Amino acid sequence: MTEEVTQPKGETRAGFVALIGEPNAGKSTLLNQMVGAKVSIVTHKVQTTRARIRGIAIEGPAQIVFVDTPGIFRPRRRLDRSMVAAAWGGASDADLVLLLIEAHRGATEGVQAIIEQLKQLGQGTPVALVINKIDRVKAEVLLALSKQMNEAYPFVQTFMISAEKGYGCADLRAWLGSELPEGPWLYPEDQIADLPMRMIAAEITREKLTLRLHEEIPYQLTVETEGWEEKTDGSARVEQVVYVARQGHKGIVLGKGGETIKAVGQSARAELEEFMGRRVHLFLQVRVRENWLNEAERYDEMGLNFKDGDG
Ligand SMILES: Nc1nc2c(ncn2[C@@H]2O[C@H](COP(=O)(O)OP(=O)(O)OP(=O)(O)O)[C@@H](O)[C@H]2O)c(=O)[nH]1
Ligand SMILES: [Mg+2]
Repeated sequence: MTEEVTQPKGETRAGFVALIGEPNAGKSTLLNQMVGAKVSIVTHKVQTTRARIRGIAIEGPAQIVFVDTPGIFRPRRRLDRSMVAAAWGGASDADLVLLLIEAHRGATEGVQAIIEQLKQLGQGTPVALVINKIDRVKAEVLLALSKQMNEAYPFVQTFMISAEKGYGCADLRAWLGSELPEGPWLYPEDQIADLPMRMIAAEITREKLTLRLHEEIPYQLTVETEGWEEKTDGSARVEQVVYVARQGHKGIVLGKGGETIKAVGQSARAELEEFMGRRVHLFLQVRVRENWLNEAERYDEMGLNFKDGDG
């Protein structure tokens, strides 16, 4: 792969930076902020990201490959176990790890559990602490939190940022660029993501569903792109299936007279068109599949390892 990438002149750096943390810490928001485009979906709900998502940023001579990961929490279902395994897999493959925590929530039990696991890994990968959402707290809180966290783990560096507002993000990026090992760039310089278009499209639809549906329903559905056809007029015809686990969920996803799925389809299509810069015809279908959470094929489609969910 590397051979095909045209290299800029002079010394280059490149490497992987994994973003780990509790669900909702702002990992995907930070990835998007760093890349300068929406590559990973974001919602106000926990457990939005399900697999590893790579977003690529250039910082001077360095190509930084950010790896967004699912939030780390105590897993119960097979899907949850596979997600948490994907997060730790991302961390152990990386050159650098960023542990994101939320300024207003502090060193929660979940954060402490992650630190304990980081210690057990003892893998020698440098970990930097990123206190996110600083727009939500006063400065005094930050200093105390930083002190408490640095007593709990030997972080190589501490950053205080707002991934949403961009505060502190330029400094963080500059530091990452200088820390990555020397080496050739891994991707062409204009590439911003490493995820097939059909998966990005499925994720966009899942985001819109998650934003509209309540309680457990977003956690019990998955979206797959089944058909993709390039039209001669330059547009794309995209067919997707929303798998739900119960008959009752199907009715809720469709909504009265199909109005929910219609609204989801409209906003997903608009975002997909913006991302691709061309017209898209999006067709959504809802299918009941009671056992989808235990089907290996669904995990492959999500980019997860089914076996990681054995428990
Ligand atoms: N106030 C504030 N909110 C933020 C900031 N960064 C992220 N958020 C919000 O926090 C919520 C969660 O953000 P995500 O980026 O989806 O979090 P995540 O860590 O990827 O979550 P999972 O994928 O569920 O693990 C969203 O509503 C974001 O808009 C920030 O700097 N300030
Ligand atoms: Mg996320």
